[in-house]
Amino acid sequence: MQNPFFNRGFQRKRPAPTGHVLPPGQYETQDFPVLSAGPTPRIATAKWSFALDGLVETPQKWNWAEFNALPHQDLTVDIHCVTQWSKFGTTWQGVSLDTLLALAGPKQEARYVMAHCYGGYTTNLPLADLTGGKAFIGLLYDGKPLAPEHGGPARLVVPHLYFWKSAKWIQRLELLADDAPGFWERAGYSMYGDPWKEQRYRDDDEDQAAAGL
Ligand SMILES: Nc1nc2c(c(=O)[nH]1)N[C@H]1C(S)=C(S)[C@@H](COP(=O)(O)O)O[C@H]1N2
Ligand SMILES: [Mo]
Repeated sequence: MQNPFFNRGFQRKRPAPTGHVLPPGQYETQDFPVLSAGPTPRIATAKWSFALDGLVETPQKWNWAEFNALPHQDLTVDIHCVTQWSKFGTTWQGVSLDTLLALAGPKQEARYVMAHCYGGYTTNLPLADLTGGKAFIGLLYDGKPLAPEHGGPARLVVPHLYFWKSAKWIQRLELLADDAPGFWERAGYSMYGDPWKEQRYRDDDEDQAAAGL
């Protein structure tokens, strides 16, 4: 808190009209903007599958029926896009990553995850950011099947990181020993993307690392 890099963001954090707290440099929107780096893939649920593999004891692969038979949870989360919009109180139903990881059994050396999507998009995250109730695979949004534009049939949702980490049209989560950049990370975005520390770009990671944060 004493550090100027942290204070920079901390002081700009301000309440939105609804009383929720906005991360620094964000504004509140009531819409649900669509941000996609390419065309929307249309994946029939009959052809859909999702895998959890890499550095795991028991690689997992589910078809649509199998995945939907897993225990579901209702979740209400705030989301923050690096293009500066935040949306409060989004409501989802999905499967916790804790449920999925318990079935796969991460190996001890697994530290990072690469999310691979239908359409070719990728994004990287630390494994620790997918555990402890922090991430889920979203299947229903606002009580309805997730629209293709927003990542349907199923997307990763990791609300405590900038929303580009919430991979739409998720196809596979690969557990890795080492971190490697995904699509936006290779283009210069942050390897981690904490909205509360305003880690938008790779430069922010480097500045904060240099400041010992
Ligand atoms: N597969 C895939 N996932 C993606 C993206 C993408 O282009 N392709 N865009 C990311 C970005 S930059 C954001 S802000 C959110 C946007 O999700 P939305 O379109 O549902 O708002 O999805 C993220 N996940
Ligand atoms: Mo984004």
